Amino acid sequence: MKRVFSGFQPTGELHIGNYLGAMVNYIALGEQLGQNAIFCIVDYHAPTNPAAYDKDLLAQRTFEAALVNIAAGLDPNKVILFVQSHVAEHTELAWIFATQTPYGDLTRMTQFKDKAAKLVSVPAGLLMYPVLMAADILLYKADTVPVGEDQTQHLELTREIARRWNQTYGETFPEPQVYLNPHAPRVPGIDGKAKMSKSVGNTIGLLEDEESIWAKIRTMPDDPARIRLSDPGDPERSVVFKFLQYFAPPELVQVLQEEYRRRGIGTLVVKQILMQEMMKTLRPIRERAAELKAKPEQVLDALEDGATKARRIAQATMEEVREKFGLLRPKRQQTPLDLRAALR
Ligand code: AQP
Repeated sequence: MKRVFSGFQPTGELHIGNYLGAMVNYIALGEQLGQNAIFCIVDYHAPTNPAAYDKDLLAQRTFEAALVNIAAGLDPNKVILFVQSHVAEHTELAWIFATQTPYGDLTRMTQFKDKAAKLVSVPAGLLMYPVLMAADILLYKADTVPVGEDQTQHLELTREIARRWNQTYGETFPEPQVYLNPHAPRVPGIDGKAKMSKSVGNTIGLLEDEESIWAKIRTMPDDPARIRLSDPGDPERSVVFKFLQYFAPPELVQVLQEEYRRRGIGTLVVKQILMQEMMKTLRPIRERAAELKAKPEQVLDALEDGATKARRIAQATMEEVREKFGLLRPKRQQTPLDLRAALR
């Protein structure tokens, strides 16, 4: 693993699915790789889904996505953290890739099909989303991409785009590998069904207030076969236990599972323990977030510094890409000899 890249869409409040599926890995990889760990708030992805985009909220959500990542433990002094639209090369490379990517490769993407099915008018940008994602990753020649399982199909397309480019224009990009959190590759929504998603509204927000979190946990579905306390419970069928495994130490989970099976414990008690254990993770994040909210310039400075560092890498890649793609370079970037060769 030489360089990792990953991104967050500013489409709403970041949730525990984002945290467990992606941020936990970001933080660990950041400690390991320093400035070869590159993380981006991918604001140009947000408007691709009109259901999740609001022009009056985009800037605020972008800022908050950065803030929450920092509050959760991502250190912007160690890694590179920046906003996608601050580095123009992302959209430039996306256009070049779009000209090289078969339309059929994009229409078969599951996320496109799911999201498009819910819209009356489907923006071309929704179809293009995975091309922009490939550009985000390959611009930094990242070989590893920490994401949730929902992104693995897009990653496969990124690999294909890199492979096709390398075959046509010469070796340029690595074929990046997906890096999942084995404990939480796909966190379900609070109903235990669809993936937890900002746009579905089945989330527990990292900064959500405690009362509202408790209201959600209290109504979380339990083993449907356990109606009375005297019925034996199966923790495998309980959404409450699924979430408990994410937050509680394994020894505690095991004890509670045994009690639950032998009718020794009611669901309400398990829910109260889940709430306590979850808050042990969330409370420090929200305290740090409150501190950062009081000093927004700290976050903005970190993002500016991150964009400067990201731009340096992105510009070098784009120079190589433009050259290999056969574009006429501006006069100031050419020696007279190059210019003559280009015009011959
Ligand atoms: N439920 C999840 N379980 C595990 N990982 C998840 N991720 C998202 N949801 C889960 C991972 O979080 C990272 C950032 O995701 P994103 O904000 O870019 O967009 P997303 O995957 O589309 O997340 P949402 O919440 O579902 O957003 P909307 O509803 O706007 O589409 C990614 O690495 C993702 O895999």
